[in-house]
Amino acid sequence: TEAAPGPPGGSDAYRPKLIVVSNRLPLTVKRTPAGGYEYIMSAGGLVTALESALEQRNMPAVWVGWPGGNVAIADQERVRAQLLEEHTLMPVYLDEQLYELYYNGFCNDVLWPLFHYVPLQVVTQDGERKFDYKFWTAYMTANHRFSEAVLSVYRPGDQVWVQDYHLMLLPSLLRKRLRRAAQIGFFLHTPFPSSEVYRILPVRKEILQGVLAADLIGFHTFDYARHFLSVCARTLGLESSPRGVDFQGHFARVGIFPIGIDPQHFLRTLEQPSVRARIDELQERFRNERVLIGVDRLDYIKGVPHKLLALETLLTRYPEWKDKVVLIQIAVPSRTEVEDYRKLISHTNELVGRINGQFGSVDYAPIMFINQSIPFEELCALYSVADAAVITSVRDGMNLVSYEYVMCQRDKCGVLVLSEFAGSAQSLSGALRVNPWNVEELAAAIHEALTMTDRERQMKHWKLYRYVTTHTASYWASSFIAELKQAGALRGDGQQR
Ligand code: GDG
Repeated sequence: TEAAPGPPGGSDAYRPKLIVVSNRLPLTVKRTPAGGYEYIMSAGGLVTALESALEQRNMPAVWVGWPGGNVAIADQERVRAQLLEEHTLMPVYLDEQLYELYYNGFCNDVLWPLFHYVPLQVVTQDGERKFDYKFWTAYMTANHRFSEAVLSVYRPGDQVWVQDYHLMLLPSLLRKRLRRAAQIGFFLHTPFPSSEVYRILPVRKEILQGVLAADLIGFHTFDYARHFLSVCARTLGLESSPRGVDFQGHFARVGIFPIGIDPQHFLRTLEQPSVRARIDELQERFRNERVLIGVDRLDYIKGVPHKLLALETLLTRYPEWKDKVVLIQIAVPSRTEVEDYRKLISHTNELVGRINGQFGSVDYAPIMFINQSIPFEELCALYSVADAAVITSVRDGMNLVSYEYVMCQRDKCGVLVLSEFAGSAQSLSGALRVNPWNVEELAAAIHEALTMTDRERQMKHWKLYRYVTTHTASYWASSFIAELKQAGALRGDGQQR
């Protein structure tokens, strides 16, 4: 069945739109004390990327996703109409129990760890089964709900762009309901693991089949794409070429689209008088210390304990840094409903206490641990005053923090110490690339970053700067949308490869 018919005036009058689908909408719906609702917009990287890409292409868009919070059943229709008309956002309502099983259960306790090379545990600490089919059933149900919402706004000619591991069944659910000609794209923001890890997933075939109904499947790096192709061959016995996979007469193209940031947003913010004043203030505050910055969601993939241990090693091996170097670690709490994340918080707190206790004094603490989100302006000011950024992810799809630091270092040319396990390490050749599991090597790299000559720092910085300012978020979105169009058009002509 085709979704809703075109608007009055025939298809000639219709300007096709892009339908972006992600787990979360770029806004949160909050209940006010008066019983109404307020909408708090959140301008993340994806929003900015899409906005400028769509502007360039002069293309309208609708965003489909979960609106956060709870909207009373009686108000759902009204809120939906208002969001759609005023903000071109289409909410997908999921009740608390479903969201818990789908999001915390299947997405964040099964797919997320596995895609970051953390194998499934058989049982939890409480002796519960970790992979429970009720998680999987909830994932299927949630993906169905998203497909209903997409179908309700879809018109022939629209492009649908599905984001991330939360919605891997959506391409096939949509394909079943839409004409063959519908253009469906899928982008994975996480790594795609090697087949030896992926094959652990009890529903490995179903997930693959879900994605393979897309016309274009995008990854951040060449390695993730290669892993995906080999998983298709090994798990489903499909024939593949570097360009994509044949699945039941449908050719799914595979492409590499490294995401970026919006450099202008950072440059503009650094120019704001209040931010400049804050930078001066911070420089004065740290005039006798060298500053290292770390910015991470507090997630086990970010390797925060590895970073803390490296700092401890640095202070032990190079005691001249005692009293002279400080790590400002922003660690934003994340997914605290999941047990592994709660354990990480207490483990990290212990390490911070131990290191500050060992090397600190009344006047000095080597680690400033900020366990909450800070405003964007403050983040830019901190990036700008830091002598080096330390990124120690043990796995990371891309890692935008590495790009953001570079953009805020135009004057200072600070050094980027970057884990080779972050997707961004594949493109940022001006970084000091390290293996975060080798704590000694990591400590030595931080020492090197802090003692590098001006000339060397500048050369490395300009290399990084050139990459970050050309491979922007808007470039990422435009190239994906353009290639999706091409993939759809080729398929329409029956020329698959
Ligand atoms: C996933 C993939 C991939 C952090 N703390 C604060 C704050 N942030 C912002 C950073 C950055 C963003 O959060 C984090 O982005 P990352 O890319 O580093 O990491 P994930 O959240 O894990 O994102 C990742 C990404 O998707 C995109 O495809 O790169 O690999 O895991 O923008 O600046 N922002 C503010 N205050 C904070 O305290 N304002």
